[in-house]
Amino acid sequence: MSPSSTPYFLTTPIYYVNDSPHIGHAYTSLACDVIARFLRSEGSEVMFLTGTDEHGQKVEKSAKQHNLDPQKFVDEVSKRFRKLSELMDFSNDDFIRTTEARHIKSCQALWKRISDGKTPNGQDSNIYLGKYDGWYSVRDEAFYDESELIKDTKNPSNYLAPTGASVEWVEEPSYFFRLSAWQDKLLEFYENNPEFVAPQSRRNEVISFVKGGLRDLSISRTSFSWGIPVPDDDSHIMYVWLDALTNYITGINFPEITSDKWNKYWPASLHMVGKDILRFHAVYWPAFLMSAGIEPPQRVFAHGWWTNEGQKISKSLGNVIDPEVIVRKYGVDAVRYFLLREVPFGNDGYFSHASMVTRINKDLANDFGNLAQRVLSMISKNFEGVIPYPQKNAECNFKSFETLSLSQNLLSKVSPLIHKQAFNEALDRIWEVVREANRSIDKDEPWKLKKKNKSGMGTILWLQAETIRNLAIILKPFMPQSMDRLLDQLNIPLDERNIVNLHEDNEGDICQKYSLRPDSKLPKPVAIFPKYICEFED
Ligand code: ME8
Repeated sequence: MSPSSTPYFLTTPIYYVNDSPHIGHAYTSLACDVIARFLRSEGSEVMFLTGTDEHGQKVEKSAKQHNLDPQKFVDEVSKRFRKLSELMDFSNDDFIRTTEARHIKSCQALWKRISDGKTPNGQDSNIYLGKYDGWYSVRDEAFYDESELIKDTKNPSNYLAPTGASVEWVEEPSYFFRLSAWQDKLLEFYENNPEFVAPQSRRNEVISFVKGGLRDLSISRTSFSWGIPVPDDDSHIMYVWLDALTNYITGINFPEITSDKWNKYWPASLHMVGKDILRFHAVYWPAFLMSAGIEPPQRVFAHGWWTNEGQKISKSLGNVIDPEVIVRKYGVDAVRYFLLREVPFGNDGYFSHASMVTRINKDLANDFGNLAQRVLSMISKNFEGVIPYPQKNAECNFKSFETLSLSQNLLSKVSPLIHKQAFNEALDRIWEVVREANRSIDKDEPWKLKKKNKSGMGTILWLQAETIRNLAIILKPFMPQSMDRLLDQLNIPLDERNIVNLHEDNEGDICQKYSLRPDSKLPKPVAIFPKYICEFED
């Protein structure tokens, strides 16, 4: 039934705790949450990891600005990211913090494995001590080559990182990772694993970056101390990206590589990231792992960037979209739906309140909400709230019967789309059936059968209610709270709300095998998606 019943391990980036969470962080974690819920619903074992990135110069600087000791500071800010998980209803199985003892142990163990190993020529060690002279951006926590810098248009004598972040000159002793030696192995890996980087356009970028030649990477710092000490040389702390990437293996028990969790979940099925941090995940991370004799992850998906009404989201522009504010305004499920429906996953998105309200009123209230409301209130008014018993298949020539079939075939279309992170297309397929269901009620006109063919009317309503049940189960990973409220209204038992409870054919006695039970008395219908009425300012 499920395309993959092998265990599935997926991760979000771990977020820097220099700032409060915003809509961009919520977006990446939401995408993972939908996949995690969907696969669990299909019957797979899933491990969904998120957390916070708490070391490095950027975080240390922020703590100083707040006049707080870094540990106190990260303890506070990390809580806001945990709250984001609650607010957005994320179902992560673990929340990792890079200041935890388990992570420090894991980073030092990985470092040792890398430094004990040799480069592919079998002669050089992967790590050597040298001196870094070059540019560093604290905002990006990244080293830049002079040739990558761009002129600052506001101050032409100044240079910036290609991301627009300011850079500073750094000269300090540093350990280096011999990345240059892993170039061919990386290219071979991409060649043999065409699905490793998605979308395809990002894969091409990664390959051409690596083909352009790789320089050895500085992996330790000495000019500040907020980080994990390098094993056997605590005058150095690890480069924050080596520390951060390691969270993915800490989360499944590294260095306990004989543990069940490790064996079950590594290599990771999917690292979900924004396009800004693809290079770290698709180049440095597999190289670190290969050099430590560990298999690289299976896939890295780099999604697009949200702007606020077309403007880059940034604290200095004062246009940060606070997830708490929009969830309070529109409701958590409407926000979840909007973010994954509005743009093809992988493309950039344009957040605007106007498009949010259009989605709520059109897709949620008019299409799906209306479908549920019509069917449930007709059952309530005409059958005293008791689900009618349908006629046998042979007697059914209602359009609603075809719609039920469409809803039964929907999973085979939606599941592969979720497995390739095509959320927007998946929702599109689901909405085709929602709209078809509304059309079929209009065509069947059950209200006209009230007097002359009550059992026909009951059959139509049963077929529609069963269609709604199927839709709600498939949509539940996207909008868990509202779909649960809808399934409550259909009296579907809690343990029958999963994809494994869907049925794929109409043969035989149609009601026997379904969990929508005729004769079941339903609660009074309540609208699940009310229209959003815009407040106009005076
Ligand atoms: O980079 N649109 O953390 P970070 C879409 N700690 N997604 C956005 C976004 C936007 N406008 N803004 C942020 C780090 N994101 C490192 C990661 S992982 C080993 C270490 C999302 O707090 C997107 O996923 O800067 C992006 O990659 C991530 O937040 C960056 O989060």
